[in-house]
Amino acid sequence: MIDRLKEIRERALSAIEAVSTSEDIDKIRTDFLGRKGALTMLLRGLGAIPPDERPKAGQLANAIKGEIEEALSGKSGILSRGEAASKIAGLDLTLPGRRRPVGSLHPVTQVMAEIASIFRRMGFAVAIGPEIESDFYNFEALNIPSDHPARDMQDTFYVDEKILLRTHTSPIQVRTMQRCRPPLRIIAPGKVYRCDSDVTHTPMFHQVEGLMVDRHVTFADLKGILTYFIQDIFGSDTQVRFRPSFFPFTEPSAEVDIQCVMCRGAGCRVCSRTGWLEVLGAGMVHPQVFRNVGYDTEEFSGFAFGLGVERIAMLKYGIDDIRLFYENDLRFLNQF
Ligand code: 2NM
Repeated sequence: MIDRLKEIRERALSAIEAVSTSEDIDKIRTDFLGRKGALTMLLRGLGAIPPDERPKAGQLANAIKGEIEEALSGKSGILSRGEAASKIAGLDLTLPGRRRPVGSLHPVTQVMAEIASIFRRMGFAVAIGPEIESDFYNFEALNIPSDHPARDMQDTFYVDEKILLRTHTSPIQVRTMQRCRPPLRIIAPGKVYRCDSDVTHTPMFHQVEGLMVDRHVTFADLKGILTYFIQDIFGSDTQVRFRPSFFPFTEPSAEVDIQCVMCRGAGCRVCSRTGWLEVLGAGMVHPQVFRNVGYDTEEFSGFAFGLGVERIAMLKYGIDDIRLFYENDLRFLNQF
């Protein structure tokens, strides 16, 4: 008898715990305490047990009845308050809450931050500058002659004769050199603009350029720092190759290749069967650039480099169309 009473108590209390409407509360009351309820039926059998056990069983039965009644009225209060509130506000408080969409950084911003963090660890400070520039800072100071193809209307967005949207972040480096004496170690991240549009070019893209000027800076420093950077961002087993090149603002100049990330050097469509991918341009700053900003070319030397952030992001994540970065398709962006 005692065990069966306890069993009824457990069943009743857990049913009350799980209930979510006032109607179900009434049903539980009937099922356990009603005229044909479980507790009532059990108490009818009280006469059949030995007389000396009856008082104990009777006391327990009353205690359990009280417990169930208390649980029922407590829960019923909670439910009817909730139901009344829902009616007033027109809300269904039993519905799950609305999920708030959580934002994240754009993949280009993430890669730019990763690049900046690697160079900051090597002592480079981050410099910024205007996106609308003068012909002087974007071209002249950088030893880009007026007949250079990069100045062509086809490549540059001109505002007027002398004002334009910067085509690279080098003007930041020129401005910094005008303001600060060496030693200097900076990177210049930011948006740049070129009149160009296809699977690998957008009219606006992001660059990170870098500059280090001091006494006795050599091409070995350039190779060491850029190799460290590449192996940090693409993995320590990445093969690096420096290939002679030409820029008006550096001499000597180099283009830096990594072993193709798609075919690991075997040759594929991405690397045009060469096994190598170009990732950045670099060189020793041209003496004419130093003269243009008032640096003594006998005392100081330096190296500079430039890279396209979207290109690095495409190689890092195996993306084949640069325009995906700027379509704002969340199915693409949410993968980063
Ligand atoms: C590149 C490649 C090589 C460069 C040079 C300068 C400055 F201002 F110091 F002369 N800034 N950036 C540079 C050098 C940029 O981009 C492919």
